[in-house]
Amino acid sequence: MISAEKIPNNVNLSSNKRLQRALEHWQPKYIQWWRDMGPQGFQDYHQVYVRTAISVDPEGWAHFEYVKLPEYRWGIFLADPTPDRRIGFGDFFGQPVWQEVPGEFRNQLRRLIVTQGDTEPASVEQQRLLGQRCPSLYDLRNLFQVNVEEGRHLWAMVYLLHSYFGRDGRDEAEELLERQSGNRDKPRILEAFNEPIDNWLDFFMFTMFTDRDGKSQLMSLSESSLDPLSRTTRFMLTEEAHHMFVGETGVARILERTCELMKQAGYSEDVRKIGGIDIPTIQKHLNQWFSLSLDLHGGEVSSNAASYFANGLKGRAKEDTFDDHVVRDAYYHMEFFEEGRPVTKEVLMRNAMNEVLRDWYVGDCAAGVTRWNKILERHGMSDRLRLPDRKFNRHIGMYSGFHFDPNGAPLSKEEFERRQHEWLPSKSDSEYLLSIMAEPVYEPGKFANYIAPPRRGINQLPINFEYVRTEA
Ligand code: BYC
Repeated sequence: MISAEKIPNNVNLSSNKRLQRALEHWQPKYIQWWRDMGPQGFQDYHQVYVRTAISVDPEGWAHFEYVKLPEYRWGIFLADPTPDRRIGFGDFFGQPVWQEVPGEFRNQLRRLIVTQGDTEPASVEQQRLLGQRCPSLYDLRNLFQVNVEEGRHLWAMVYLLHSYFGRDGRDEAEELLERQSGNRDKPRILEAFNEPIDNWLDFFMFTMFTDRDGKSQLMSLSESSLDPLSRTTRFMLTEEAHHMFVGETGVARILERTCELMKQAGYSEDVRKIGGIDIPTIQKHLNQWFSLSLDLHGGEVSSNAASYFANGLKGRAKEDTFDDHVVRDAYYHMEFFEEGRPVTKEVLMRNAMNEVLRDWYVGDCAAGVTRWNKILERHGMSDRLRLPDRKFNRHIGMYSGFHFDPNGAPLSKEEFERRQHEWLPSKSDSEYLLSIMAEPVYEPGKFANYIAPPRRGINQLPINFEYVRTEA
């Protein structure tokens, strides 16, 4: 059960006074960060119907109530331990998992935890203005649910830093509140987390594709030999599922509405004329967030990834579904791009672990796009959405110095620059989206013209429930 202390937790925090004091010292800084960098305009006078974990079992982690955002009960929740858990991969396969950080892996583990931790507040910062342009109270509530949980995921990483990395860990926890998304001098660590998310199509694509990178990275960290990291990330994954639901259903509802508007306007008409979001614009935003999220998996050939795997720090998603968990002399067939053409070469599998995880990720994204296309099919549309080729618009890894179209065909830099807005959002696309989102919809049960209502409300409540209310 989660205790009702100043910092809610299921790690018996009160038995470790030093740690408790250190985290209680960090807590007001976190709240200040949330007030300054969290949802703008919704800090003091609004109550939001959110889900808060009160225990980590299936009954307790989905407890719903109205809260004022800065009063959300952010805390430290670890999934229950697995008895006699053993290391599942790498050179220490089969040995008992670690309850403390081995000195020789301290730097690598700290780096992984800091990188993961950095993404969480970054996403809250990226989304802080969206509340003022929301398509409905239902969506506004979902945005805030995602935001408070990202805040809690930061707590999860800060707990690990404070508990297992001493002074360095405490310093890193401070810096997690100092870097800022998009800040020129102190940006967030990974590129996708410095991109602005100022319209709701970007938000839904981000929660569909970038949160899904969160899922693949958290799945691989949940395999870690460091048991507290594994237990922390396992519980984070239960929350992450809702974020992808928000993204997938958000885009699905836009598609649904676009189809309706196209029927209304006559199929050959520009749906923008009646305030809808046309399919090419949806495809461009898909291209943008999918390619940025491919970058988040790191380089195709990575000695960092090989050593994370060898040392048992970061495994593969669903490690237990693989036959070989040591992977000492296996090879991965990888496509390289040399002298303008693709060549397949064998790479030691351990060095290809970023790519193995990316393969899992691409498959998971493709399944989502297939579900979206069913909507277009149902409405009798011939248009289809598709994932661009992996080489398209890459800034990390071996394709980063080259240019490709969404089919993977190589292009010169000039041609790519000339044609990029056929495939990626342009300034005028952003302006159009901002223009149809300029007026927020705060009336219960009402939805902006460009998006269909959801099939059902939250926690079996009606769609017209007042999910966010102003205080009397
Ligand atoms: N941007 O060996 P390489 C989430 C750097 S999302 C900028 O290829 P490695 C969430 C790299 O640091 C999940 N730099 O990469 C979603 C290295 O630098 P150095 C977040 C990048 O080490 C939505 C160099 O390039 N979790 O949870 O295998 C909302 C070559 O590195 C990028 C994690 O990321 C990039 N995209 O790193 C909220 C898990 N990629 O050493 C939350 C933890 C690489 O040359 N992190 N570099 O200076 C990791 O597992 C790894 O650090 C990476 C790949 C997957 C990021």
